[in-house]
Amino acid sequence: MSVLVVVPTYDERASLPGTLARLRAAVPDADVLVVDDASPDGTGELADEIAARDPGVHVLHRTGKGGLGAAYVAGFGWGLERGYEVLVEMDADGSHRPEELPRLLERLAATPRADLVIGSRWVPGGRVENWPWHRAVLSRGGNTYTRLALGMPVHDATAGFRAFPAATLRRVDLASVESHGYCFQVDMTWRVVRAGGTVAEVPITFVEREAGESKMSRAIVAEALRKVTVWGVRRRAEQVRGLLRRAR
Ligand SMILES: Nc1nc2c(ncn2[C@@H]2O[C@H](COP(=O)(O)OP(=O)(O)OP(=O)(O)O)[C@@H](O)[C@H]2O)c(=O)[nH]1
Ligand SMILES: [Mg+2]
Repeated sequence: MSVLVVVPTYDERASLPGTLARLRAAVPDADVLVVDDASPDGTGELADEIAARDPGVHVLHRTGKGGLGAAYVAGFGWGLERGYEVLVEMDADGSHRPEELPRLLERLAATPRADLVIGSRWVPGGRVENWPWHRAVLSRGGNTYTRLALGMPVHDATAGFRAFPAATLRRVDLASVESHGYCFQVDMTWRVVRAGGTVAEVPITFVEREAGESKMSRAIVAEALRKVTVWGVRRRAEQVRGLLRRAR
């Protein structure tokens, strides 16, 4: 299985070297693509220095901050063009422990077949470390709302530590993904489920970042809330139309 780990970065100078070193040690056979949005703190140049020493590390430079979703779409496109069989999403800030990636990849290779494997905080065995209570409430609440609105059997649809077989990404229309913040994660999950795909969740321990600044914002939360509500209403409308058709 050829694996590409896509790591989006925006101002992650303090975290990136440690994350990459741990990742290369934990999964030496996986290649890495850092997708940097012209970070003002020079993360992109630092990534270039690491890539110059390590042929398993690649860097994709984008011209400005375009959001997490756009960075992943660009990174996935890069990997699909080059024929990688599995594409992984992982944050640069240390929240996703590279040491847990082999478990996600093992689940992807196991049966029953999964079209998406999520490293989940909100299944038995999953945990968060060092999170203030309001972040945990927001994440749990957001995930409960998402599960009810969309009727998806997924407990951590906003999680950003996940592995896709290339075939899944080819099936969803990546070019039409417009979500920016962590709504991108819900969007991708919803696309997989709507396409009839199976989602598997593997428990992980999520660790709050130790350095650098969070890019979470009110706008990111609002985007997720707005879009999940729209998708949920659309789903209900489709269900009602289906019932009316059958009643006729
Ligand atoms: N390329 C790129 N990467 C981004 C962008 N926004 C966030 N990231 C990266 O995406 C990952 C997740 O962002 P975080 O700031 O950790 O957001 P979060 O995980 O929701 O929030 P905290 O962990 O609480 O800070 C990190 O590696 C960021 O550097 C962006 O606009 N472009
Ligand atoms: Mg983070």
